[in-house]
Amino acid sequence: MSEAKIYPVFDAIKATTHVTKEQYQAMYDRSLNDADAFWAEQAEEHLDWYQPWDTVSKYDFHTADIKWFAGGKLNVAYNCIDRHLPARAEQTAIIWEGDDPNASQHITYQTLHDKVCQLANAMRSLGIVKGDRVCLYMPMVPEAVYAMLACARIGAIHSVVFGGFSPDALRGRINDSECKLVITADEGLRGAKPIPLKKNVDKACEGTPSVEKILVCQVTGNKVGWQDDRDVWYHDLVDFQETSCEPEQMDAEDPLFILYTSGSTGTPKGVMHTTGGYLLTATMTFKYIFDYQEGEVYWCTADVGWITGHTYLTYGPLSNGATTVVFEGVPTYPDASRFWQVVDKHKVNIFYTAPTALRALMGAGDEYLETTSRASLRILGTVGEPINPEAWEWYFHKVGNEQCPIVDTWWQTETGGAMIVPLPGATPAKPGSASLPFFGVELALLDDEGNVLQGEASGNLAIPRSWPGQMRGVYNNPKRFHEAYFAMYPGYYFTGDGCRRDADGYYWITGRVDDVINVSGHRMGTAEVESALVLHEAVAEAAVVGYPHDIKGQGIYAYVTLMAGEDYSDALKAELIKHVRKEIGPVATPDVIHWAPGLPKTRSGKIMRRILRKIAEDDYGSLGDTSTLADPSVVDDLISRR
Ligand code: 6R9
Repeated sequence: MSEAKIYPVFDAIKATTHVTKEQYQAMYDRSLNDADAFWAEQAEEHLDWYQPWDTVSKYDFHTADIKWFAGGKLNVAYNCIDRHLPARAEQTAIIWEGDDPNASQHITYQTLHDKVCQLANAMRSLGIVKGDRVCLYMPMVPEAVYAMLACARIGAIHSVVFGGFSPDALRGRINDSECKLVITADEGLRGAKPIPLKKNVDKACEGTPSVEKILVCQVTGNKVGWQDDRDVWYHDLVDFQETSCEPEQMDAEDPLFILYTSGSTGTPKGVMHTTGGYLLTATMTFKYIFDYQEGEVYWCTADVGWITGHTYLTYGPLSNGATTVVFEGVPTYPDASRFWQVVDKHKVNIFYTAPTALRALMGAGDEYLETTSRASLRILGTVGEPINPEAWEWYFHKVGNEQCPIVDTWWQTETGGAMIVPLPGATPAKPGSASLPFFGVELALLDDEGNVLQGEASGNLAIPRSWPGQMRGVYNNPKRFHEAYFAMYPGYYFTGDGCRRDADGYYWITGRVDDVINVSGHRMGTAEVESALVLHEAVAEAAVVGYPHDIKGQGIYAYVTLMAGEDYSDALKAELIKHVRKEIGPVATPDVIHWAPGLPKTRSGKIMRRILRKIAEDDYGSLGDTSTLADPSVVDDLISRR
């Protein structure tokens, strides 16, 4: 492999950075060698506590039992809002940029406080108490952030479901965590297209016995269905509440939120994060990885429905007292210069997005950049999937005018915050590498037998020690938590990613090694798409794999066997694609349906996905050993149908 380019740390960044190269090394060493002392100092420095903790950390990866700052008491909303008021009541907390380029709004910390308190009081008036689950199915409006913080304020556990998920997917998530309240909007708006959120909620709630009330925020004002004894307009209830609300004193280990994410098997898992450790990880990583400086404007383009929208749109920036941009729209509306226009309009200093968006914008052509200056930008970031060096270079040279370091942040819903990441003032960057571990993060590369690989090596990425932002469980399913993450390599948290370490100790994520596909930075379990396909009456069997896709990173490639007598037609392909969108949502849209009257199976009936991946990649030369197949001729048949 040819050696990658190295971009040194900028002198301008070094001048004000929180962490120089020397400091990184010293802090990193201490974070491993004297871990509890390190984390205790960080927790004192970065958060306000009502009561100190009894124990810094206590965990056992063999039993999947993890606790940080147990006995400590704090409130996340207090840390994200109230503690800033003495100094920054009039500072902008949120800049909302509408889908319509003429719509934007500045919300101060004082206003944020008042709005969150009103909603928190409204929720209490609906009977929501500490520990209750509240589902948020929201567009990117300020109320989405208010709702997360209002839950945190009263100790309710939020479960944000991405607005692009279907009614069926929403129902499954509401039922799994038995949400009492759903907060939604009449409609969302993306690229001038209305998204029928309330309609989807109505459909989902045809089968959700736990839901008592639905609070509906008016966004587009279009008419929606209504059920008087269940549905409540947000403005009718919330706008008249008191603007103060005493925060609930939460134990550090009380749950803060649940977020569903795809795994290699079964239905999506309710990843559960708790209060103290998660907030510390969010706060610290935000400050250090974006090298955030007082007064800067920060923009993370992620939707609140993903973990990035939790940690780096809401909790990380607000806990640091930063100004965070909430963008309702899409990168290509009204045209492909929208991101850069918004950067200029709001003088954005720190910009964080996904490689898939960069590839799409790069493909649209540089003329969309040339009408903007982007002169305010200081730091750029990426997240969600490996960034190909070509997109990295474009981001660096064109978007950042060669003035801005890029932080490529590797992490997961389960890790709570960034784990492998260059620090802008400390780490020379190599395009395509997430580079070095964050404080307290110990990494191991394991071979398939679980042996630890030393030095330059490629293997399965695993983590032998806990960090504060680690997920604490799969909601209501401790057994699944252990099985999914700790059973594969005893004593390790297994990430599901493959990774290479180079001669300089830099880490290069190579992608998932399990049956998870990363589509445009969104995780999709192959099993989920397969289950959706086989629900269709014409489908007998389905096998789904990922394949390389220029814009999305990976696309969804579905092999489908039909019931006897069904006709393998193009019309049916189109219908199956529609069917999957309806079952899961547009994020799961198959890119290719490949008719498979037979699937390559071992004699024990196991589908050989390795072969299906190769065919999907158009790589027939290296199909490997097919002799264990029950019927090797199906492979030739599949290839002939490509
Ligand atoms: C934050 C987030 C997690 C999976 C992860 C990995 C991939 C995320 C990456 C990256 C290479 C990066 N991933 N960031 N791969 N470089 N900088 O995306 O969480 O949705 O749970 O996805 O995404 O494969 O395991 P999540």
